[in-house]
Amino acid sequence: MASYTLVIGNKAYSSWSLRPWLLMKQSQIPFEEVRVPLYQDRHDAKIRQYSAAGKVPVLIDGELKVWESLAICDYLAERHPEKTLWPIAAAARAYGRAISAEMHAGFGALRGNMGMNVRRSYPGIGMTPEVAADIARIEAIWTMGLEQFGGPFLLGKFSIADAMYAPVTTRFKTYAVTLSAASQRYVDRLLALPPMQDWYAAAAAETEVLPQYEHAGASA
Ligand SMILES: N[C@@H](CCC(=O)N[C@@H](CS)C(=O)NCC(=O)O)C(=O)O
Repeated sequence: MASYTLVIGNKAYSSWSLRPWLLMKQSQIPFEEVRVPLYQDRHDAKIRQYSAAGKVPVLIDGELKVWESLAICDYLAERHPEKTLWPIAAAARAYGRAISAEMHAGFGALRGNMGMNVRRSYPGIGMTPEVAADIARIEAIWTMGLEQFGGPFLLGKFSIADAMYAPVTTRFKTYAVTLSAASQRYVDRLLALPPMQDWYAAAAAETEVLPQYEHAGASA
């Protein structure tokens, strides 16, 4: 039986939930999933049963509750050293931590204008000069990681850094962002992971529609 419980939001929309969920699935760390649909039926009170911060994701390990996606990933890396969720090589680990912190703290223009919505296709929507600058920075991060550590993932083997950037790959697909060939290959590689396909399938089966994440007139 799984000893962990991961509390997440809607798979269609919750980019922060996707990060530790993907990490655990791809690394074969078993867990039970609790899904709290966001912004309806007192979702905030439901989430506060698990975390006073009132946000998902939350990881529950016995009496311990860990919130904040990056802190959850770090906790799992400490609990499962054999999984090398961060690489052993110091240079790759430092790069991974830096780009994960950059993702966690930044890219507000991209996040605000190209909200995650894995059920829809919105080509051409949401592009601004600020979004373009965020995308350019992300492509530079990916290029350096893939070149320096040899691929196929950002630090070589799949790691926390890939989990942190996974929602961005869905945004690039949803909004049909034009990328370099190498970046597009990375997007395709991430989206082809079986857990990512499972996430998309589960999102497609969700019935909640949150207008704040939907663009009127765009195609499904
Ligand atoms: N910095 C947090 C962000 C968490 C977050 O904003 N989660 C959203 C869903 S993606 C949420 O719980 N929203 C519900 C609310 O704000 O009431 C993390 O990394 O986990």
